This record gives sequence, C-alpha cells and structure tokens, in this order.
Amino acid sequence: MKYIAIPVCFFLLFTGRAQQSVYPHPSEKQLNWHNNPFYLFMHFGPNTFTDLEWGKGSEKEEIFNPVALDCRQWCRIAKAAGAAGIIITAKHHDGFCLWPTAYSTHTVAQSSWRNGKGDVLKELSDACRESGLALGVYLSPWDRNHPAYGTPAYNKVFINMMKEIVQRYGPFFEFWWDGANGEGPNGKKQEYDWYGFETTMHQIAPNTIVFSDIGPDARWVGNENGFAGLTNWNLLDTAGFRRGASAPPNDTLNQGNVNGKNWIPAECDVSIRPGWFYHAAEDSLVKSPEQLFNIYLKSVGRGANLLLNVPPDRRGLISSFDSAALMGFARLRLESFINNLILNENAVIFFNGRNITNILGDGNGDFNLGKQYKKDFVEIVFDRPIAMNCIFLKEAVSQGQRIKLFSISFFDGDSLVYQTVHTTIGHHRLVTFPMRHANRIQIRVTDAKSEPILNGLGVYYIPEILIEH
Ligand code: FUL
Repeated sequence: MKYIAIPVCFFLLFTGRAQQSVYPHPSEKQLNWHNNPFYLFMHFGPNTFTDLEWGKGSEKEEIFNPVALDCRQWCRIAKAAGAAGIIITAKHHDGFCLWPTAYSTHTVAQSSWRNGKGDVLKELSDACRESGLALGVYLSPWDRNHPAYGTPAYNKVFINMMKEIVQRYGPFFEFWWDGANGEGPNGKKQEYDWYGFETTMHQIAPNTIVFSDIGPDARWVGNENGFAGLTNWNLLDTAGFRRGASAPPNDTLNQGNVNGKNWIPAECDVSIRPGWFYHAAEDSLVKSPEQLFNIYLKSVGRGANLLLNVPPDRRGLISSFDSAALMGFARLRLESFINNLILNENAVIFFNGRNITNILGDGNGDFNLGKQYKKDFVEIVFDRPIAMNCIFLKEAVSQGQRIKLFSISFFDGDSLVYQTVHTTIGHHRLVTFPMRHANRIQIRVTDAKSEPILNGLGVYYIPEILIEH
C-alpha cells in the first residue's frame, strides 16, 4: 500500500489536484448541531413566581408551585414552531433545582408543588422523547443558595449535579454553562474548576455540545439581541482567555477569529420578551412574528444557531401571547422559504459552462469551485426576469470554513440591476436586499482560504415587509 500511496501523493502535488485542507473542521456532533439551527430556551423557577430576573437564593421553596404544569404543552408548541429542541434552566443563579437532586435542599422536593413529588426534568425529558425533540440543560455555576458555594467543595457539588442529571435525564443535545459569576450566600466568590467540569462532561456526555462564552463546542455570540456578526467565523482562539470576565471581547465573540485555532461556532440566545423569566407585566411586550423573523435572518441567516427563550408562566404553561408569536414566526418562515425559485421556476445553474443544477440546486452535494475560483463564477439562469429579494448560500463547512469574500450580481437581460458584496458564508447564509427583477444571477467568490466548496443555493421572494432597507 505504502508503495502506491507515495507516488499518488507526488502526482497530486505536481498536478496541483491535491486539495488543500483547511483546519479546523467541525466534529460530528457539531455538524449535527449546525444542521438543527433553531431551538427554544425556557427560563423557569422561583423567579417566575417572584417577578425577579436574578433570584437571591433565599426564596422559600414553597413559592414554586406551577399548578397546571404541562411539559407536553411546551413540546407541542415547540414542535409547531419548528424548533428542534428545548434547553431548560435546570438551576438558575438562585440555586433552586427543578429536579429532586441529592446534592441540595433547595429543590422541587422541598416545594409545595405536587407535595414535593414533582420533577420538571423528568416530565420534560419524557415529553421531549415522545415528541421527537432534543433536550438540553442550562446549569448555572453561580449559586446564590448553596452553602458550599465559595469553597472547593462546591466544585464537587456541581460535578455531582452534572453527573446526576446526565444519568437520569440524558442524553442532552446541549449543556449550557453561564458565565455569570457573583457572590454566594456566604458572600464568597467561587474559583470554578473548569478543567474538572470539562473533563467530566467529556467523560459522561461525549456527544453533548458544551456551551459557554468560549465553548468548548459552541460559543456565546457576545450579545443578547440574537444578532450574529455580518462576518461570522466559526473559529475562535481561546488560549489566554477564561470563562466569564476574562473571555474575549464581545465583538470577537460576535464575529469569531478569521484564523482561529478551534471550531467553536456562535449561538444567539435571545428572549421573546424583555426578561428571561415570565413576568405578566411583559405580556404586551412579546416580540412580534416580524421581529422574530428579523432575528432569524441575523442569526441563522448569518451561520449561527438561534436559541429563542420562551419562558413558561406561573401556571407552568406557555402563555397564549408567546405561542401566538411563535406560530406567526413559523408561518413567516414557511411562507418565505417554501418556494425556492431555482427549483420552481426551472432555473439552470452553470459553472464555467457546466450545468451543475442537480448538485447545487437542491443542495444535493458539494461543489468545489477549484483553484481558479477567482476567474470563474456560478451563474443561475432563469428563462425570464423573476422578482427576488433573498439568496441562500451554503458552504461545505465539514471541510472547514473557507470563503472570506463573495459578490452577487443581478442582471435583467444585459443590464446589471444590482450588486452586493459580503464576507463569510458558513453553514447557512441568507442575503436579503430590496426586491429586484433578474433573469441571471452571478455569484463570485473573490477571496477564500483555499478552494471554495458550496453545497446549496436558493433564490427566494420573501414578503417585502420582512426586508430591512
Ligand atoms: C445570563 C444570566 O445572568 C441571565 O439571567 C440569563 O440566564 C442569560 C441567558 O444568561 O448570563
């Protein structure tokens, strides 16, 4: 084998056909995560009953009493909204645990809900399994209740809690570590054993995406508006940085590092309401379907994932305000993206005279634009001018993120009617613009780290009201 491989390598080297690899690449679990870019966040706990955002940790357990709690209702709504899963705040900063843990006495077991026999994590994991949704958990390292907080013993408590929930309610698709780190009940600040936390997760849940502001598997996007950078690299340098206050600056988290050493893509967490927890006073402030769609364009449309917070109310149900907004949001996505004009208007896609419609038109495979990519272009040709205002592009990120700059030109006959220039593409990119009629679209990659590889294209006409001019 060795004797054959060596000449083949030389041949490829000299003919220039060897494709240069661009590292880092996403892991298998990260690719799955990229393929399911929209899911819900649920902030739920004592704050739901006290109207606080950051509980003090001294709240009496009995205040937690969601008398009509129904996780199946949460799942029905999440499914109908088109979400792939739900991440629940198993423990927020107040330390209250939504499951009867052996490692705290501030939990559902001490509450009046179902006489201390209730278990939100159990109910939600069953409901998610039944409805085919993935389950994730948020577990706040900061704990304003736990008596061990501020001492090395607390690190052990946190690790034990992770083990307990993974074993009882896992597998989880994502595990969320919040970077907020304040004082505990004893006025002490914790030195977290991040190394121990990471090693534990790696051992007990190797297929779970671990999120924190700097990963290891997914990063915070640097704001809570739900907006990823227009330039968005899935790469991040973490050497010399630490979670929390010593993380990279927010705009670095927002855009990533062009030559970053690690594949740590951005996740946009944003709430459907002003607060993270349910407050009746915010019922009138739930974001509209149009606002949610705008967030979608700026998160998923920029290659990031969208984690949309929809907090259950005091009954333990998603309120009709939130579910109505979610249904409207789902309808707008359906209306906008059901009609790929490439497929439905019989367009033909060419590259250098070659018809590649069956490769890129329905996203069936990777198409390598080759070494000469700067001289060539992908051309989408319709048999008549069509109204359009959105182009969808996909890069084959399994082979690294390569594209640094690209342009799209629109022609009506021989006249150039519009041109737009952008930077990164990544796993999914939605470029919107004021409506144009065009019968030819040319896409040129003008700068890349190596041979650009696309693996999907779409052309859409989405309701004009959704496009920001
Ligand atoms: C922040 C927390 O302090 C907020 O309460 C919320 O949980 C948000 C998602 O993360 O760091």
